[in-house]
Amino acid sequence: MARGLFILFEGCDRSGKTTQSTRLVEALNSQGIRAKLLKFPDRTTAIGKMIDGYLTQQNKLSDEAVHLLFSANRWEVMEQMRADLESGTTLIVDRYAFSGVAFSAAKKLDFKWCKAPDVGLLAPDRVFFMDIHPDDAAKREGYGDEIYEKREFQIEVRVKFFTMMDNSWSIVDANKDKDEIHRQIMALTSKAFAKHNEAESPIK
Ligand code: T5A
Ligand code: NA
Repeated sequence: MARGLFILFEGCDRSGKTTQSTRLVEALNSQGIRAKLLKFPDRTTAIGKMIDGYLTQQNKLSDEAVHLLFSANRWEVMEQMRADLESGTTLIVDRYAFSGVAFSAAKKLDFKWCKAPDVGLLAPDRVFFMDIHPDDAAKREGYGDEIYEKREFQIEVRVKFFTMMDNSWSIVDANKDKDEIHRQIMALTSKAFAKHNEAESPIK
């Protein structure tokens, strides 16, 4: 059986990652493609609850400690992710290790140190970067509720994301209307499936 595809959404806060990843999973499922939505941080686990307390400013943690918790929160589901992909389920993931590195590096933690705990995690096949200027994101509902939702910091985070991009990334203009973005993401996803199926095919 063909392995599932691993598609990742990354971007600054309020860029529409949850909106678009949810819509993508619904669209794939309605086409009979087995797809599952995952979100990091997963705030439901014991580690996730500590992260949530930090983000909502109920508890304090050092920058290094919270960085390692975000990474551990990915490692705790790695076996499940591997099993899902191997059984042919496509994974649509809302944030991942790139967020981990971008946010901690924006706090001036050493870039190499930030990357180290995530080395060995499964790598995404495609990354959709939801690009929005933090000034436009700030106009969206709920902005400013969490610890990182501050203009200067988000500008720094966006720069860090740009330093990590390679040709597996597509930049999506996240300031467009939701339906238009969804259509663009569907087109990018079909391309990713076409490339994936070609690679999996025994006939070259
Ligand atoms: N973090 C995360 C780390 O520091 N290290 C890590 O390793 C990881 C994984 C929480 C924080 O944790 C940091 C990054 C974050 O600061 P989170 O739980 O993903 O991460 O954060 P959330 O608050 O859930 O999500 P975001 O703030 O990033 O928002 P989304 O998912 O990008 O945006 P979404 O879809 O929820 O939309 C936000 C609002 O905008 C509207 C929506 O309806 C909603 O009201 N909207 C649009 N409005 C106009 N036009 C559009 N095209 C719109 N699309 C959505
Ligand atoms: Na979100």
